[in-house]
Amino acid sequence: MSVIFSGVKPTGFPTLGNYLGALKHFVTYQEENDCYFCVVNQHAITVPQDKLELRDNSRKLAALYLAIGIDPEKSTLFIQSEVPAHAKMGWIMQCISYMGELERMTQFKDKADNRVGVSAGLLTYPPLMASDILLYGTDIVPVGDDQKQHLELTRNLAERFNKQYNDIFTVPDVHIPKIGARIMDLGTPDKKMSKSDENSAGYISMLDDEKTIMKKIKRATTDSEAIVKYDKENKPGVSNLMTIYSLCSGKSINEIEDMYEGKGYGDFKEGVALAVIESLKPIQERYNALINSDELDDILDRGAEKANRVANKMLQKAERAMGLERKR
Ligand code: AQP
Repeated sequence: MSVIFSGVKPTGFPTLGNYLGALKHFVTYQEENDCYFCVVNQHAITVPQDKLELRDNSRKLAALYLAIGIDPEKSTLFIQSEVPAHAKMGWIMQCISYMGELERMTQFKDKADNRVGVSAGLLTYPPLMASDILLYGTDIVPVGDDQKQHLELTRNLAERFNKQYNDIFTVPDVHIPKIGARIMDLGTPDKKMSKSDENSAGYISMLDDEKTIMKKIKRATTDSEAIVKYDKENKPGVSNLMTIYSLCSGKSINEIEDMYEGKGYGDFKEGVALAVIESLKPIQERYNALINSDELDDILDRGAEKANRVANKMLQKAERAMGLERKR
């Protein structure tokens, strides 16, 4: 049995990209492993958030975790800020990180680019992410492609701490799916689909209704060739839609190419949209039943209780290793 940890930021409602690249895979781990799934709300505040929206988004994300099939009897589901050990260990991890390595993080560079008033937290959130993972003795972290660099940093920080202080941390492996690890924006297929994007036409929210999904996919950028063929370099828009189609329908890329041979993009896009609608429908139904339930609060309370228990043990070990505990 391995320990699995992953988190999602409540910076908006998750997109189809978050689902296909990460969330969808979480469910498959819970049968045989000790899984921790987290609403990483402290990561969300690295950029300004409206307090009511953040609160709502955190609850909505927790409901979505359950709606996609996370079973609270098998997995621990919790909200990061309800487990103070994350922030405490985050400080320890910051203190063993180098400025240079944090400044090299591409996500920091992208998010800080051309912004005024960039928070220090945007720079130091990767050490907090390392803490999230290391507190649970995590063996495997399933994430999308964009988190690869942060995971490499987590591994480095674990090894650095183990060498400098005491060998307490498991150095985690990253699992990135072979297909769908980077779902691209529908309008600008050379950038990744992101939930906090200002232009909602570029992403499919997990809560978009049928009409909206159809409209967004029909308007997705393709090219002038009218040939349904997978070619990521020369046909990024079509290839992205094919990836989405394949993951939502279970059809292979070759099957999709054969199905739409000699047909235009109109038919193809309709097929993609229907496959997405079919995949999201049962999730949306379960989500609607859960979002206002007391059951959700009970699950999050129980999740926080277990996470606190496990995380505090590891925090104590780390503090002891650094001389932060009191000598009695
Ligand atoms: N476009 C994507 N394709 C595949 N996987 C993706 N992930 C994110 N975008 C894609 C994966 O989803 C998980 C949760 O991500 P996150 O919410 O913690 O942060 P993020 O990676 O920064 O996601 P967003 O949607 O782009 O959020 P914002 O807009 O707030 O920055 C991670 O495993 C991630 O790899």
